[in-house]
Amino acid sequence: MLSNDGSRLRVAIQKSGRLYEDSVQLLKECGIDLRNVKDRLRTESDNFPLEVFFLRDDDIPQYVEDGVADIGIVGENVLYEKNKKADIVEELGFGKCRLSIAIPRGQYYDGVSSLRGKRIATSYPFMVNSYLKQHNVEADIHEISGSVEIAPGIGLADVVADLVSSGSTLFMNGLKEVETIIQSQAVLIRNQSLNADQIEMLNRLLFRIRSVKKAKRNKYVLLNAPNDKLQEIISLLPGMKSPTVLPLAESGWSSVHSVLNEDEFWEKIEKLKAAGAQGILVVPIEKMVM
Ligand code: PRT
Ligand code: ZN
Repeated sequence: MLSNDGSRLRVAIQKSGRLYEDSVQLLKECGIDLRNVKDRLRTESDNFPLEVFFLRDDDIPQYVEDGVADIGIVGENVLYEKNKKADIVEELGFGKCRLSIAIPRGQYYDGVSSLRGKRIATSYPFMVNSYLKQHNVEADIHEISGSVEIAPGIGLADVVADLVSSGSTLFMNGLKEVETIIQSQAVLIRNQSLNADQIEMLNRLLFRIRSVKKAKRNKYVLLNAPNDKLQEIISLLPGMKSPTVLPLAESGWSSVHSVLNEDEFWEKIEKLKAAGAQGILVVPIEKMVM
């Protein structure tokens, strides 16, 4: 099943679960068509030298370390917990969460030392153990594979260490977060001994991923500017080089086109309006090739 003649880059992604949709979507946005995604075992692309394996997320670091897959998409939480040899090449910006320690609300807490001697339920024993060691705290780790949040309520543990995103699961189970062990997101990982051909294919893929990521962080802005305010308006706009300026049919006015980063977006829009810009249009960018 997992044959390879070296002419394709083999990527391991989650078979189903929280990272599946975003992983497939990212490949699509990179212009990579995948056949038979529904089959969900393996597939390949007709328009890019890529073969995709669909696996449990827990198995992805091992497959990449062993070189059964060349690269993989997995949460940092799983990568660190499995402690396998694979390098992170890119943060992908989805699947964001944190591994946190949470205690029953109302329970006394005065820093990590309050965890001494406590029973901690978690699916992440390796990371929890390293965290406690780092803080010189001995506690009793109970590894469980799911529904960690109910452990204190049924008397299985005193506290939990679990993944949190919105915090509502903890809240609904009467727990409150007291420590964050790591912040996590989906990352692209690679085997440590790829050959030159595989590295070239990886670089082609990375170039596309970075263009997609960059486009998501930016917006294309078109606006009308009175010519006497043009210099001030242009000075507010960075653009990829400098803004495009075109004369409007109405004399004394120009159309200005540029690219704005989401971090400074609203602040810039307010300044542009104050400087006399009118008819401001903002459109999403599909790809940004630098
Ligand atoms: O079947 P397979 O083993 O592949 O999947 P899985 O069941 O082990 O993992 P899955 O699909 O649940 O999660 C895959 C990855 O998504 C995780 O390894 C994280 O990297 C990432 N991720 C992001 C999350 C969450 N956010 C998340 N909120 N994984 C799990 N959760 C769970 C958490 O365990 C808790 O039960 O959601 C609940 C908390 O969510 P909030 O929003 O209530 O705080
Ligand atoms: Zn899993």
